[in-house]
Order: sequence, then structure tokens, then C-alpha cells
Amino acid sequence: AVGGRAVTDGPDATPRLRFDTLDLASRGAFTPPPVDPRALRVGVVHLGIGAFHRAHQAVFTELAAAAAGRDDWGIAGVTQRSASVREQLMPQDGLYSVLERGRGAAPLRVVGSVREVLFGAGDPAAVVDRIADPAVRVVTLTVTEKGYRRDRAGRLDRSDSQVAADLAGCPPRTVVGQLVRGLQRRAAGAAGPVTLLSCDNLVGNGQVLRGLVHDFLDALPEAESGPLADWIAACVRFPSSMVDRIVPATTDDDRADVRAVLDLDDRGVVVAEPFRQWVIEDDFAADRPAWDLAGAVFTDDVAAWESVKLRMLNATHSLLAYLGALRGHDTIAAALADDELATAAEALMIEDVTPTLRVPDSLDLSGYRRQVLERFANPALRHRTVQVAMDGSQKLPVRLLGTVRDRLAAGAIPRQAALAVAAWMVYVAKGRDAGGRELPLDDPLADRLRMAAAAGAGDPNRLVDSLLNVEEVFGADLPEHDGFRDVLIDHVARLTA
Ligand code: CS2
Repeated sequence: AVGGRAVTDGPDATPRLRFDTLDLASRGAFTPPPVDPRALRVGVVHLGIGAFHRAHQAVFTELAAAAAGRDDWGIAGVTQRSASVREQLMPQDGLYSVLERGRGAAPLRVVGSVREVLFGAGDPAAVVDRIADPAVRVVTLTVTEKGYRRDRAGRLDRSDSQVAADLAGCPPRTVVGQLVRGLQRRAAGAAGPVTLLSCDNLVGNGQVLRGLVHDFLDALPEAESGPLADWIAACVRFPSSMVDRIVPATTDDDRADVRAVLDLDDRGVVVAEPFRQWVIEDDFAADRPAWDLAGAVFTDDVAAWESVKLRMLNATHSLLAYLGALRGHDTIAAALADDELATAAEALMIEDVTPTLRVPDSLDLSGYRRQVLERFANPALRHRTVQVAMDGSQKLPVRLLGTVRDRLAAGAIPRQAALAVAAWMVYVAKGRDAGGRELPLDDPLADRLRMAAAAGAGDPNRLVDSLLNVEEVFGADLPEHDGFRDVLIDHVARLTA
């Protein structure tokens, strides 16, 4: 036993990472939490505690607490659909490591800012309680595009059965339901103002979240919604933010590498590139962690940063993911090492995206472009193309179709953005790479997309028309544009030849 506890939980009897085992781990090999996690109290609720949050906001929050000498910015993380993060972290006293890979990688860091993990689907009442806790002043979100449950028009999807159940007063299982029920309790309990900070890759993520909260309120009985709307107007803020860090899915090799450093079994390991960035709209209802002391930037103009990041980085990521996966490249780095794809990636950013951007004053756009490509080329990250390829129906509108619409409106045909869209169409339709290996279609609209692809099978014209008519993705306008349709058909024909 270590520290008086049984240590039989590692696969090869290696003790599990915990407060007591970490105390005994050999110093020097890793960076321990900069604030004592035992003394940390919860001040932030985070909805969607996946790998990204653990490698991003949780790190910023811990560094900020340390820099400001605060012990009240611990995080209560909520895992929405699967209890696995809770099972990974709770037996470890919330501790986990961040393993940086690539040039400039810092030593392994053990993070202690996550103090509690709640399972949303299993215990929705606990989530509402935490959001209503007066000690909580900030709720952050990384619930991915589909977690917002928007309909075609971008409003709260009231035809979604879980949204309907939440509106009917069931213990809330959707993100917006959890937030509104939590706010309702805060208002009733005079728990004080709170900031809801979306960190998802959406255009105007703060406004999106505010709109959905109001859609939910509007669907409640007037006696409930009226007073709550007033309280929200007075006491809640919805800043937008742009987050950036590449965080591939953790593998057994990653866990083994961490074990070699700590000599402990850590089931909560997350892997990340050295780079991390966070630009946040400075609009808070109450106190917030001093994230600026940890390198975050507060600004009044997040929109410009956000579109640069979504249209340059995420769009190019998707282009490399679909084209790369089709050609049998496992990783983004391998896709970028393919000269033709590297050329397409550069051309997308230079020819199609750049003319649409309003660039923040302090940003050197060509430097940014080079840096994005360098980050993608990081050979140590092993970020899989099929991981970036998932949820295409949710991602394309945000990353690529804004560029497409802006260029079409300017009278230009965005050939490279269309190439990315065409590659997605072929990825959906073929489901196999050049070597015959299966490509997973992991997407909330998978069934619809498969049906649309089947209806257009064998002919580029029909395939393009059939998929372009998926209105959730392309709206009513894009199928009407002959120039865009033609260039898609041209690309699809070449990609399937
Ligand atoms: C990626 C993003 O999986 C994806 O779709 O494009 O997760 C990307 O790695 C991050 O947004 C980088 O900040």
C-alpha cells in the first residue's frame, strides 16, 4: 500500500495517481499543481469535461489561480452522456496529466484544478445544484457544436425530445435546460450574478448561447419566464470566446509514456500541442479567474479573432482531414506532408479565406498562416484525420460555408473551400479510403447523410445535388448557386475518378 491505501488498481499493480501517491512521486520529472488542490474550492462549473477542456481551460484556470494567489477557482466538471471521465478522474482525486508533444514541449504537468466531476445524464439534479451554488460565478462550456441542439434556423430545436422533456420540467438533460434550471434556482435563492462562457467553435458563441437560453425561456409559461428574463438581463452575461489548442484523442501509448514519467497509473491523461490560446470578450457579470495572468487575452472584439481561427485553422483542418483520410493518411501531419494537399491547404487560406477576413490589429495574418501549418505538421501529435472528420454536418457550416457565402457574394468562386466540401461529400459517399479501409461516419446526421449519398450514388451530379439539399448543412441558398454547384461537381468527379 502507498499512503495507507490499497494500490491494486493499476493494470500491472502500478499505483493510481492520487493526492497521496503524487506526494510520493519523484519530483523533478514533472510539474505538480501550482496551487494545492486539496485547498481548492469550486468557483467554476464546466459543462462538457472532455479532453479539450482538461488541456485548455482547466490549465489556464489553475495557472491563473496560482498567479493571483486564489484558492476559490476550482472546477466542477460535468460529463454529459458518458460517465467515463468521472470514472477516470474521481478515483484520482480529480488529478490528471497533460502531456505536451512536439517542439517546445514543456515537462509533463499534473493538473489539480478539477475538483469534482458530475455525470449529467446520471444525476441532473446535482448539475442544477452546482450551477445554483452562490460560490460559482462562472460557467464555461465545451459541449461541441451538436450539444447546443439548434434547428435549421439556428434556434433551440424544440422538436428534439430531450429539449421538450427539459421544457416540460423533467430533470434537465440538455445543456441549455441545465443552464436555465440552474439560473432559475440562482434567481430564487439570490445566489448572485453569473457568467456563462461558451468555448465552442461557433460563430458568435456567446450570442448563440444567449439566444438559446432565451428560446428556452420563451417556451416556458409566462409566469415562469417573465421574472426570470428580468433577472437574467440584470445578472447574467454571455461573453464570446475563441479557444485554440490541438488535443488529439489519448491513446494507450500516451498513458504508457505518462506512467514511465510518474511511475503512477493515470487514466485521465490528455495530450496536447505546446501552443494554447484563449481570447475572451471582457463582459463578465461578476468575478472571474485572472486568466490573463495565464496568457489569455481579454478584448472587446472577439468576433475578428474567432473568424480568423475558424476560417483559417479549422477550415484547413477539415480540408486536410477529408482529403487526407480519402488518400489513406492516418494523421493530419501525414496529410500535410502530401505536397498536393499542402498546396490545397495554403491555397484555401490565401485565395478563399483571406479576402473574407477582418484581421485584428495586432495580428500578422501571414505569420498566423505559417504557424497554423507548422502546428499541423507536428509529427509527435498523431492527430488522426478521422477524428477531425467527425461531425462534418455540424462543422462545415461554421468553418467553411461562411467563407463560401462571402466569396460568392463578392462574385468569386471559392475553389479551395469547395474542394473541402467536395472531399466531405466523397468521404460520406464512399466510406472507404484509397486502400479500401473503412472510414467511419461519426455524425449526428449520419443516417440522413447516408441516405442522401445513396440516392446520388455513382454520379457526381446527382451526388452533389442530393447532399447539397441537406438543408441543415447548406441552407436554402447554396443549392441555388449554379457556380458553386458546378465547381463541387468538378471536384467530386476528380476525387471519385
Ligand atoms: C479540429 C479542432 O477536431 C476538429 O474539428 O479542427 O478540434 C481543432 O483541433 C481545435 O479547434 C484547435 O483549437
